[in-house]
Amino acid sequence: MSTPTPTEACAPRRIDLPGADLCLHPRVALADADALLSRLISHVPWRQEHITLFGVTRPQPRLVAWYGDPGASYTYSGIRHEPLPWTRDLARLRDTMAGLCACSFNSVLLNYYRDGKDSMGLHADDERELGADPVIASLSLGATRRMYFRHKTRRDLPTHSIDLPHCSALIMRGDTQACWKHGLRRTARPCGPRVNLTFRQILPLS
Ligand SMILES: O=C(O)CCC(=O)C(=O)O
Ligand SMILES: [Mn+2]
Repeated sequence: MSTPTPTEACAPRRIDLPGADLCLHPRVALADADALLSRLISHVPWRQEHITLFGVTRPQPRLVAWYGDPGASYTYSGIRHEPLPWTRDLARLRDTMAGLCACSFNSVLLNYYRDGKDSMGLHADDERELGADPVIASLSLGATRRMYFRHKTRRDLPTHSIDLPHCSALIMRGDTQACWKHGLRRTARPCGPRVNLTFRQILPLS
């Protein structure tokens, strides 16, 4: 196999999974991405949420923050999030991601994975306020982590994995959330910090 040229290495790549609409941008051009990651880690008011499973309450294995337009509140894992106002960094990233996807976003969920022990269970971003076929634009900064996709009903399809490196953007559209779950496992490999930002459009619920 030949080594990709720098342009090919940055070219968006469609990921072929039945019923999904996935596109990976391996490297989004971001000014000062390393400094941006450090600013997010130090300045975002990270929150530790808890999750209750089978009657046992534990801290979620990651920290979170929610930013957006006024009123773009979002219930996630049974927790209602009121958005913090956009910062300059986050508004700039929102506009970059909106340009990449040719659509608009009114909110972003930030997840901070401090090390390889932090993770996110398999889930779909299929809450009512996201609408039937949401565009979820997921930007990764920091350590490369592997995202796993599992089909919701078809057990004949193998679990698929995608590595998400620094400055990559994974765009999920169409029936992806209706058909597939995604998540990040903890890893025993040495693993630095990572911040993931999922840009979303919250719809008013009637
Ligand atoms: O950290 C990631 O790459 C995934 C985040 C995610 O799935 C979410 O915020 O819903
Ligand atoms: Mn998700």
